[in-house]
Parts: sequence; C-alpha cells; structure tokens
Amino acid sequence: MEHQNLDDLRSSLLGQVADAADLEALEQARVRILGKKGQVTQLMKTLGGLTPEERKERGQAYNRIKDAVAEAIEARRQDLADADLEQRLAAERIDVSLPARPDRVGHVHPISRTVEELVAIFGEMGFGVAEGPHVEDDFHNFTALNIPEEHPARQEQDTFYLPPQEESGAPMVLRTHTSPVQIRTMQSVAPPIRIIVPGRTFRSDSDATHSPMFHQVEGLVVDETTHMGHLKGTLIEFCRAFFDIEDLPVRFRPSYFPFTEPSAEVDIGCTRADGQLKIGHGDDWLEILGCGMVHPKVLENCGIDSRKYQGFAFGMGIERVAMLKYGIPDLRTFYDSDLRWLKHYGFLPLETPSLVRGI
Ligand code: 2U9
Repeated sequence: MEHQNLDDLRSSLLGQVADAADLEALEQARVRILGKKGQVTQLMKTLGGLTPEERKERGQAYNRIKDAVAEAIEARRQDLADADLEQRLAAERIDVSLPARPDRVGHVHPISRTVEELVAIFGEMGFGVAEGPHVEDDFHNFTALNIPEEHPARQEQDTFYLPPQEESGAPMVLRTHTSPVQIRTMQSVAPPIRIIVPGRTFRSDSDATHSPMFHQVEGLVVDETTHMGHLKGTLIEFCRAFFDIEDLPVRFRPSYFPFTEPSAEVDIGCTRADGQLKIGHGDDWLEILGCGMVHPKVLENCGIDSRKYQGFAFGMGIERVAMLKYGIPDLRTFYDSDLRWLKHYGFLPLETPSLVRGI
C-alpha cells in the first residue's frame, strides 16, 4: 500500500472512531477495525506475502495505525463516558434545599410530643433527663421511698409482681412510678441534682380512666438551700408554659404522700360550662400534679445527709396532661395504634417544640 493510501486509511479509521456517537457505536467501530475480522487485522494478514524488508516496513506502519486507532478509541470512550455521566447527573439532580414532605413520614404520637414539650420546658429551667429500668426491685420501687410494707400500693391488686427468681429472694416488680430512677440517681450522683424522669409505669388497674401501662413524668431537685418557694415557682412556671397561658391561676392544696413532707396537689384554673372544660381563668379548679419536699428519710435511704441537703419532687400523668391540652377525650385510644387517630391527634415530625417558637 502506498504512503498516500496509508494516510487515507489512517484518517478514515480515525474518522470512524470520531463519528461514534455513543459507547455502543464506539464498540462497533472497535470490532470493525481491530476485531478478529477487523480492517487492520485483515491488513496484518497480508504481510505474509511480502519480502522480509517490505514486511518489516509495512508491519511497522500498520502497527502505528493500529496504536493510533486504539489510542483514539480509548480517548473517545473516556469522552463519551464523561458526557454520559454529566447527562445522568443533570437528569438525576436533587435539590436538597427543598423542604421535606412531612405528610409522607408519619406523625408523632401525642405522648412523644408531650414528652418533647416537658423536656423543652424543664430543660430551659436547667433540668436534665434521666431514665431507668422498667423492672425494679422492691427497695428502689417501694422501701427507699418510705412506702411501708402494709401500704396498699404494695398489694397485688395494684402492683405487677414478677415470678420470683430464687426461692428466698423478694420478687421484682414492674415499676409503679418513675421514682426508682430518682432513687438510683441520688445513690450515684452527689447533689446538686436537677432531673426530670419521663417514662412508662405499670399498675394493675384497667378501666375507662386507667390503663395498666401509662406514662409519668417526675422531677427531682436536691441542693443545700432548696425550699418550698423553689417548688412553687418551678411548678407555676411549668403550668403556664405547658398550657401557654401567661396568667393561668395555679393553687397548691395540702396532701399526703409517703415520700414527701409536706406534700401538695396542684390545681389550675378552669371553667366547666355545658359539659365543656376550658383551662384558664374561671370559677373552678382542675388537679394536674402532685408534689412536695422530699422526705428526709428518703434522702437518708439514698445516702444523702438530710441535715445538709433538702429537695423537692413532683409527679404527673403524661396521658392526663396530654388529654387536657389536646382535647383527647378517651384514654384507651392512646394505645390503639389507629393510624387515622394518629393522623388526627399526632404532630408533624419537623415541628419540634421549643420555648422560643412556642410550646
Ligand atoms: C423521690 C422523692 C419524691 C414524686 C411525686 C407525686 C407527688 C404525685 C402522681 C401524679 C399522678 C402519680 O401519675 S400519677 O398517678 N404523683 O402526685 N409524685 S410527689 O415524688 C418523689 C419521687 C421520687 C426520690
């Protein structure tokens, strides 16, 4: 083949490579040129009929063409692959700054929402959150809390007792309040203590207004100078923030609990007209929580010197305050896992409560 012809062949082959519009066409061109029956391979086979000198010269020329074509194919493959990627990136582009579609991700249960609110309010006041086991021993659930052996709360119709592990050992219980967590905290951390304890509690009780499993939040503050004024200020502020009523009337009524002395129950103002309950200024009162100064015996049971330290504590039912705040009429619906109920009474997950934006 003449010099001119070789140049033409080279441009024709490189032209075929350049014309390949996509990776598939490029592969077809490669097979057509360099494949077993390809144009260059065929040419190589003609070398056998030449003299040794011609064969050497021609062979080198064909090899140069072959290398040039192979290089061009590789370069074109890279270009086409890059273009392909660019195209996919453009087509599959996602705007991550767009807001999520909260409706598609389900709803937050009113219990979870209420816990988030309690954590936000008390968190702002400097309380931490503590948690503990659901299965407790008699000491942490009863004895340390100054609940005597003969107290009705210990009786089997009120408490779920687990089968005894050992012959002699006292049976474990499903905790009847979250108070054992405060006991464990006082045993393990030195004052000052400022915690709330939200969580599940269990009592052998089931009717329209009682569930065998329900949620409580309890709070505990222990320090050298903690007094009843701190208790009152904290709980008045809590009630007003939770119900979002700035001048909500709050009153403290004397009461009795074995673990606090003195003890009180807290009522908030309300009106009851035409069977409708409205929280706020009014002529009536609604009980919402219990509280008191931690009994010195309880502090001592946890190894805290009651001559140096004193504390206040409180407790409330989460279902109860959630029902009052969100107008949920029936306790049992909380545990039905009814998606229509959850869609109605639930909350969008991206609207986390905070005191800044309003509870
Ligand atoms: C420790 C010391 C004191 C927690 C308290 C109450 C009053 C109370 C009830 C509200 C409705 C339980 O859910 S409910 O049935 N609780 O009235 N709880 S004082 O006192 C404590 C707790 C722990 C170490």
